[in-house]
Amino acid sequence: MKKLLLTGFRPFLDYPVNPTMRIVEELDGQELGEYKVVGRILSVDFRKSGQELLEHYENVKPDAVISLGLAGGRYKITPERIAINCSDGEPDNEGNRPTDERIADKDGADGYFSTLPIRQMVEKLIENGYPSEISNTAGTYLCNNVMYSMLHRIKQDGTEIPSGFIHIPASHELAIQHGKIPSWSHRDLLEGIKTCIEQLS
Ligand code: PCA
Repeated sequence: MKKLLLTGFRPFLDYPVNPTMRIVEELDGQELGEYKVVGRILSVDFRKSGQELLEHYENVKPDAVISLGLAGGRYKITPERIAINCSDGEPDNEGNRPTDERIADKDGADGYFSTLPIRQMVEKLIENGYPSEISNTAGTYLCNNVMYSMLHRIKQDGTEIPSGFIHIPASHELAIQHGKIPSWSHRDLLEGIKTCIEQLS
């Protein structure tokens, strides 16, 4: 059976819960479609997160990589179309705050398109009753950083495995604690992500 490396992130900024963690923990070890899920949680740290993901990639040797992140304020499941070679923005959990920094210096493309079946994922989600659309920006925070780092590495390796990023809305648990963001039930988020995984071939 093929292996899917599925990652989530720890809590960050003013989000005391990161709903991606519970999803990844619950899907770890499950078989979905053609894949067995290997779940891992990443730090929210500009100096470490990309490296952590690459180490998991080396150890797990997956046939596909999906990283999940919280996009607080979004109200749909949004597979990302592209990662850009830039880190910029709010401080991470260690206080690092890059400004206009490139992620890969010499040999990095300006951007890399997701190689996940993002259109198919969105269509299937909608068919199953879950609001979804392709997002054309993953921002310049950690989610973009890990999506870029993984796609860059896969390009360098010359392998063809599908890889990309999916942003999810807040869970109700997070929304109750945060106070001002739209949210989905954990069950729906979980079912939505399972649907996305099942679109991998
Ligand atoms: N979301 C952030 C980083 C961690 C996460 O879950 C982002 O969108 O960049």
